Amino acid sequence: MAASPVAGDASFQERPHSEALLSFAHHFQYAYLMTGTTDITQVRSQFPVLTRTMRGHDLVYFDNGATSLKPATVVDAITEYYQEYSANIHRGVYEMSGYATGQYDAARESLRALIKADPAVGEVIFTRGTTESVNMVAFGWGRRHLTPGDEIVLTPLEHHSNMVPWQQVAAATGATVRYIPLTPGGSITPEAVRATIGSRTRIVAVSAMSNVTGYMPPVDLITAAAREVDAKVLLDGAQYASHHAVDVGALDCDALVFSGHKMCGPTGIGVLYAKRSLLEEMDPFLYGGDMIERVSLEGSTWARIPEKFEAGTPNIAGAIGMGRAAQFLMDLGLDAIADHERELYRYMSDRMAELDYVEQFGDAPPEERGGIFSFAMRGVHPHDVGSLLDQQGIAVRTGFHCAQPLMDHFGVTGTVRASFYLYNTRDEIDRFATALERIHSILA
Ligand code: 7TS
Repeated sequence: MAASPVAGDASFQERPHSEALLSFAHHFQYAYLMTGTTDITQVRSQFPVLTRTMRGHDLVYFDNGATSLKPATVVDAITEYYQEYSANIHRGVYEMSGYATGQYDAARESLRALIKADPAVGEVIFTRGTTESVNMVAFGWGRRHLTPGDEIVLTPLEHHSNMVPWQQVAAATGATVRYIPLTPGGSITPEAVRATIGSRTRIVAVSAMSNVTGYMPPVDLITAAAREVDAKVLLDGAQYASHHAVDVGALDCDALVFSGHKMCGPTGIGVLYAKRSLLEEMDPFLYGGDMIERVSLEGSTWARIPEKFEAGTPNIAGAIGMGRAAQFLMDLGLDAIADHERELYRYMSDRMAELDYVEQFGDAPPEERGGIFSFAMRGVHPHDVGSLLDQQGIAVRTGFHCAQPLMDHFGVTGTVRASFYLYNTRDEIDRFATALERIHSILA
């Protein structure tokens, strides 16, 4: 295998993928994220886990679709809460509780800033994560407003978290679930969108980026089609929002859901952003302390948004950690992160094209994909590929990725998935390619 091509190598311009790499060089304005430079070393040094070894090798972490690693600043924010001011919020009259409340509210501000939410239009609700956020809308809104004959429109590429709750709410209300059909390669055409969204559609819930193929469906077309029939739009941003700049005003979605742990933040915390118009039509999902205005023996009334949807003591440290993660991403620049991953994806595609036993899933062009590469290795079971990569210190996910209908569509039971984030490098992709060659030479 040829040596790793890096800018400055004599071989750099001679390689077949030199064009992609040259376009990479145009991104020097994002110098701190340049792969193979001291700047990426500086970024990586902020992630303690990246200093560890796995099976005796330097860890290559390519399982960012499952969860991201956490920078020290996020770990510090969580530790500071527990060590320095671990009071409950919204209730203490004493200074430390006031401070904790301020930090929690500031975290909400950071999340608003991340997705450019105007609080006059929509609000950030803290949840346990994407799964809980979808359930909140499916049950809080769907159970109250859907009736027999109404249609919920999804796609077959959804993560189970954005499919099963809708199937359940359809069963409970008599509504029907319809799916925008996919091309054989798992993409969505404008014709398919128009043919599925119609006068009976009440809500469209789609992923802004597939966790399997990295494909980014045409959410602008989908939203426009939904608007024409007055349907609500929920975007599952679990994969998208942590890797791309998001402006909920420009997206014009009614709801956007995402998880802290996929964006450098902690587990057990996530966001439901929703327009006030939607939140006002929603029942709370959980009832109890902190979400009420007045409770009497006869009944109760609800607090204002967002408290109405945050019953009980919330994950205070989690919210503060997620807020710090949002700041971390904004400091690096979401456009720079997206560019970095786009280049990693292109480099990966070029390297994998050299291996004729690697078959990639998905037919979307690189500009319609984020940094996720799912593939099969001819003649080798995905789990075996994953286990043998693990032996070489490389972490990937294998299996059906909580997207069984998409596996059915591709006619497979699972794939091997390498998913990138802001700290991954071309050198790691080279190590990955070398590891695959080794596996192929042993097993195929
Ligand atoms: N939606 C998408 C598109 C996802 O990728 C995931 C998690 C979820 C929803 C659910 O997020 P959670 O934080 O509530 O669990 N995806 C993955 C994955 O691809 N591998 O592990 C988790």
